[in-house]
Amino acid sequence: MKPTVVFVGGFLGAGKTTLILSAASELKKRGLRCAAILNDQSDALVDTQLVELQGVPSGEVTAGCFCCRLSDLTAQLEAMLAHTPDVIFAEPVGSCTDISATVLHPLLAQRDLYRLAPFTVLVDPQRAEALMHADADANIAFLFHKQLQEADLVCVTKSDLRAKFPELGAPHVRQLSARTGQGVAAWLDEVLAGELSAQKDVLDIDYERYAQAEAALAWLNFRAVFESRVPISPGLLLGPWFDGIDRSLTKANLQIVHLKAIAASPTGYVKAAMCGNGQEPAIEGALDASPSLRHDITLNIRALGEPETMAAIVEQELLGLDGHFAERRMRCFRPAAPRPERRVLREQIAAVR
Ligand SMILES: Nc1nc2c(ncn2[C@@H]2O[C@H](COP(=O)(O)OP(=O)(O)OP(=O)(O)O)[C@@H](O)[C@H]2O)c(=O)[nH]1
Ligand SMILES: [Mg+2]
Repeated sequence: MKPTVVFVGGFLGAGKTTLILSAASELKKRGLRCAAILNDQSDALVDTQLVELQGVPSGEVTAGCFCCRLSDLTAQLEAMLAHTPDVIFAEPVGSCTDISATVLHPLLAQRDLYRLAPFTVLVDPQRAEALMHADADANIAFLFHKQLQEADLVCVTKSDLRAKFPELGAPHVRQLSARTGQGVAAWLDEVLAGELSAQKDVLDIDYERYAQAEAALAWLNFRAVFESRVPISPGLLLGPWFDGIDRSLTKANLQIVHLKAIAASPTGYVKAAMCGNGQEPAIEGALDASPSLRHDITLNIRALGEPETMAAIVEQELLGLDGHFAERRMRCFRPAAPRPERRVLREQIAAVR
């Protein structure tokens, strides 16, 4: 049997990784195997670390979105075959769009190796509601609407937090919660059955406008091994550091789109995340893990504002940690203009299908 490749798109923080992990455990219950491919503009990803910690085999496409790194994606898909998966999830960068023309249609050439599921785009209901307001950020709204337009299936996430959501104008809209599991099995059934017609069209999109929208975001990826002076639990290490970063970003008027961090020690891991300034962080992992001297810490920030300010804030907050850093690596930048390796035009669709 060929594995089914399930692309799960949607804006930053919509819930892509959480859904992939929830679907992975649902597949396990069914006796099926899966793998996941994560994607980012840089390396040191919280998502990859989390997926690995939860025992899902993973691959990464870094230094550009799937569209700009299509050959790397193809190589990663092939590498995943070693795990004999029934399903390979692929999570594009949350600021990325035009995936149908630059990734999904080009991948149809590999239909002898994979089945391609209908393209799911996730929507956070709170984000959708905020974007309906007149004062919504124009760049985020642009990316969000383009992502919606190319979805085969739209899933409104986080139904445990908010049952209502605005009219999205998409033909196939479902609702689910990866946190409670509500709707996850039904979503899997729907995408794996492949009954929804997948990828009939490609987007009309102005690449200059697209580049401008992505470049409004500041991006920061940090990873280090932290050797604490005294043993500390990953939760106690992460909590105050994470809160400090949130407070300082807010003070400097940087608008958090997704702030996430993970501290993994030999005794267990803790992950914290928030999709807006001053929110109550979503915490997962082992808050009761025993104190440890060594922690792998990874921090990813996507925010509206200046990357340099963001880097200075993180440097400042790192000073508050009592210990020593090894293998420290920080990347902070604005995403570069997307330059797809391949783009299928509307008039070429019939030929590639
Ligand atoms: N309450 C609730 N929170 C959720 C649900 N799904 C995701 N979240 C939270 O939403 C935040 C973002 O989830 P992710 O899965 O990391 O989102 P993502 O789309 O992968 O984000 P990026 O990779 O940054 O684009 C995290 O704090 C999750 O815990 C859900 O169903 N219910
Ligand atoms: Mg993710």
